[in-house]
Amino acid sequence: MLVKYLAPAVVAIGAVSAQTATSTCTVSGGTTTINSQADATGLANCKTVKGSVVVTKDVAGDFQLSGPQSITGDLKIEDNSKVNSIGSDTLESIGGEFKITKTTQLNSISMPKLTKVNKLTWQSIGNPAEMGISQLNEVSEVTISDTKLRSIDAINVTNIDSMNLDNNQFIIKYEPSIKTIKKDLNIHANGLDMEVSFPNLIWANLISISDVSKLSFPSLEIVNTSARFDENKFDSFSFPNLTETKAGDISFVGNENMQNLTFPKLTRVNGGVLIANNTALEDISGFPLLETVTGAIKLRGNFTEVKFPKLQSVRGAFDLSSTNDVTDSCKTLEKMAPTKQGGNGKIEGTFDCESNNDEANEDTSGKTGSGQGTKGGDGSDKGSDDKDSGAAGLSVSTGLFLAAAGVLAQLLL
Ligand SMILES: *[C@@H]1O[C@H](CO)[C@@H](O)[C@H](O)[C@H]1NC(C)=O
Ligand SMILES: *[C@@H]1O[C@H](CO)[C@@H](O)[C@H](O)[C@H]1NC(C)=O
Ligand SMILES: *[C@@H]1O[C@H](CO)[C@@H](O)[C@H](O)[C@H]1NC(C)=O
Ligand SMILES: *[C@@H]1O[C@H](CO)[C@@H](O)[C@H](O)[C@H]1NC(C)=O
Ligand SMILES: *[C@@H]1O[C@H](CO)[C@@H](O)[C@H](O)[C@H]1NC(C)=O
Ligand SMILES: CC(=O)N[C@H]1CO[C@H](CO)[C@@H](O)[C@@H]1O
Repeated sequence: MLVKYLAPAVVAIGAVSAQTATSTCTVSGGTTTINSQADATGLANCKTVKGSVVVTKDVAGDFQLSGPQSITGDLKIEDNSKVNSIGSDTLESIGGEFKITKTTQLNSISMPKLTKVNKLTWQSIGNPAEMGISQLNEVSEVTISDTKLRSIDAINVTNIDSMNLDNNQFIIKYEPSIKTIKKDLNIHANGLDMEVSFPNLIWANLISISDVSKLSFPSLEIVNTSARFDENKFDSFSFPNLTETKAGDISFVGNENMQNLTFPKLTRVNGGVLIANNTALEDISGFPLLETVTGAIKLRGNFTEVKFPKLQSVRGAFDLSSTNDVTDSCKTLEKMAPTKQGGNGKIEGTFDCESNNDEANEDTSGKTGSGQGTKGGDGSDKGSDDKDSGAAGLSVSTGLFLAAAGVLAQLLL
């Protein structure tokens, strides 16, 4: 497999070095610059390269880095329009960043022994269809963007700091066994109808996903900051095990096929809730245990029924507007309005509830609507007057909490 694109001379050097590389080579100045295949073969006797290896834009054709088993720093190949393949039959670990970017003619990457990389960044890497890595067992940050890779299944880790996957038009499925995502998970604009599942994920700091047709997080219990889902194609979504967000919002905007949204165990959102322009969603009844929202709740859509049976405390505004008639729901919800609006004060910010607003779906911003606080329930406040002063209105009524919790700010952006 590997041999087929190698010049015979390179095979010979690679083969010898694989057996003989024994030294630790400390790179002077921390970085060695490789301008040609000959420069690379100069590293053939280095079992460990202490420092970084930078392959310049002058390296052309089939590039082999044979000999080193470990590079303690980075391995970088950037802005190169001449290299066709990159391979190493010996490299097992990269202590820093493995960065390949803007390599327009790159057709193949082959590092079958590579199992450990601190940070993997592959962006606009030409045409490789396969990762060329058998199994990456340790990696803390992954960014794979604008590639023609068909699968990234070789990334098989339990814990990861961040995973960014976007604009990879041939990746249509991703089902990693990751349990913890310490920082961010971002998945956007990959293959049409991409299906994503994280069967073992329990804890994630931040999740942002769009353009997928199936999504599942069966075991996720905690989202530390926010979870955001925009413009996906799934027809239903559930977070069966999610109990709370620690410091962030939950938002669903423009998921046009979504008919069901359920959070059976969610009790607390330390942030806001935004659900807007998901036009197939008629019922908001999937929050049976939700008690506390420390930010605002903003709902825009074609709803006919909205209920939050266990809600005890909303520190921000409650702002609902539907294209349909939600009069009955508004009557029930209104009981929780602030005392100055005649309710029991469970909702501390302004209470708004509006039926038959044809333009309900046009407001998808994090800002909540009217600051005036209509009593709502009868649909008479159609096209509520001062949408743009909403943020100001909200911050007046909930200013104390802005300072105290700091989280509302996110919903007001
Ligand atoms: C992922 O790695 C584990 C061991 O770390 C192994 O048991 C499992 O089969 C691997 N999964 C895949 C899809 O290769
Ligand atoms: C959901 O969480 C409970 C513990 O709260 C756990 O026992 C159960 O296995 C989890 N379900 C899944 C699918 O992980
Ligand atoms: C959770 O998020 C908060 C707020 O952003 C942050 O301060 C904290 O470090 C995060 N917790 C962990 C374990 O990452
Ligand atoms: C949502 O409501 C708008 C405005 O009434 C309507 O044009 C649209 O067809 C509705 N969409 C669905 C999926 O019901
Ligand atoms: C609402 O979603 C539709 C797709 O369902 C989209 O075409 C439209 O631009 C969205 N509106 C806003 C204001 O985001
Ligand atoms: C999984 C699930 O609950 N599906 C339901 C989603 O909503 C539609 C329409 O309301 C139901 O028919 C499905 O059973």
